[in-house]
Amino acid sequence: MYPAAITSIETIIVDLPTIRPHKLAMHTMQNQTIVIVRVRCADGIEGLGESTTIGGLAYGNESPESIKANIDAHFAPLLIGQDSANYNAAMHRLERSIKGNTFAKSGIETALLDAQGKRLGLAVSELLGGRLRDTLPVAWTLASGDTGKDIEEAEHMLALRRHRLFKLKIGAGEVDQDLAHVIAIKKALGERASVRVDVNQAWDEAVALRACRVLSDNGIDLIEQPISRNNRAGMARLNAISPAPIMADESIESVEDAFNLAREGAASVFALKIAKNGGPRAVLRTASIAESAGIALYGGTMLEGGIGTLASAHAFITLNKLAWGTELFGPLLLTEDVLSEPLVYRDFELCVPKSPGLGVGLDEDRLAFFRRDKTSTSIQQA
Ligand code: MUC
Ligand code: MG
Repeated sequence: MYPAAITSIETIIVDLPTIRPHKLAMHTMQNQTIVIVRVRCADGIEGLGESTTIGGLAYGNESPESIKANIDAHFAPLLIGQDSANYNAAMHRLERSIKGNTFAKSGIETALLDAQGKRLGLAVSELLGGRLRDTLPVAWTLASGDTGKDIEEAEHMLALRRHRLFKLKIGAGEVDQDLAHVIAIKKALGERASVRVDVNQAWDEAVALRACRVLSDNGIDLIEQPISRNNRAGMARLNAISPAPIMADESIESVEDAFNLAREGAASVFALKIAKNGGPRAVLRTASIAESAGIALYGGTMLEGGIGTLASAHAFITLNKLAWGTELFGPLLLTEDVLSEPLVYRDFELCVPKSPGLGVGLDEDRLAFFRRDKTSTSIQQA
């Protein structure tokens, strides 16, 4: 038996309240559901990972329930008894037998990296090659669905010095109303903030052609996934004509997607998401494709809690250039988390811990309270 053999893998679905409804083109979030992955090893080390999506099956091919069921039934039997210290071999073993399921793979890869970092006394960023910075700029998404409330929220974030990059979620409503909403917010914030939009695939190409011009003419810096992920040729046409850069998000469901998008010139910015590539190491392969193709990078989120957010952050701080910053604000959208210590956001940036592993622990009482299969009904409030 390996000294650090994997002895058990636990998956826990946790439902957490959000500070307000979060309105996306395909779904309005009233809360967030995260899946925590806990890998226990024979040397007593425990690694934590997270596999989180948005809106059940509204966003991607995996839901919290499918992630849990698939890890329990298909991933765990392949991994139990394997060497947790050789995460490369463990991930290859999964890759050979399990197609897709990048969200679940990301949670597992994160937990193995966390375990190995704790074992060696190294931060995950050091296992990924070494950090080039200690903090990351963080955008905030304005998605209350109300122009006035969004402006108020942005002003509050600027005053707190928490965010000065704002992403507006559009696409659920009528196009001209959406454009008026975005233009009003940009006018109110002026040069004090960068304003970007995320359409979450809601437009067709003809609408997008016109809308991208209007947005660019009105000072919008970046246009994320304006049309369907399946219309790659359309993305390439838009990318060729839109003065504001086009960013691919849903279009990237794997490292291979990233390669095809780069080859076809379908985006000039990539949103990097560990969940959609299969983990922190996998997302760096997508980043390498982008860097080689001259495509700029943005550190994306699936609105993970603290574990997934730090897993992303440890990968992103190893990158040479992250021209568009990140949106690693997931924990700030939650009123409650299950971590022993909250993440530190300061001066518009997220601080990435240097302590071993991810640098985060669980609050077991809170976890027991918020887990869906509740085993405890009371928590000690802080
Ligand atoms: C997405 O599509 O980018 C990221 C930030 C946010 O508000 O929603 C997510 C998903
Ligand atoms: Mg997006």
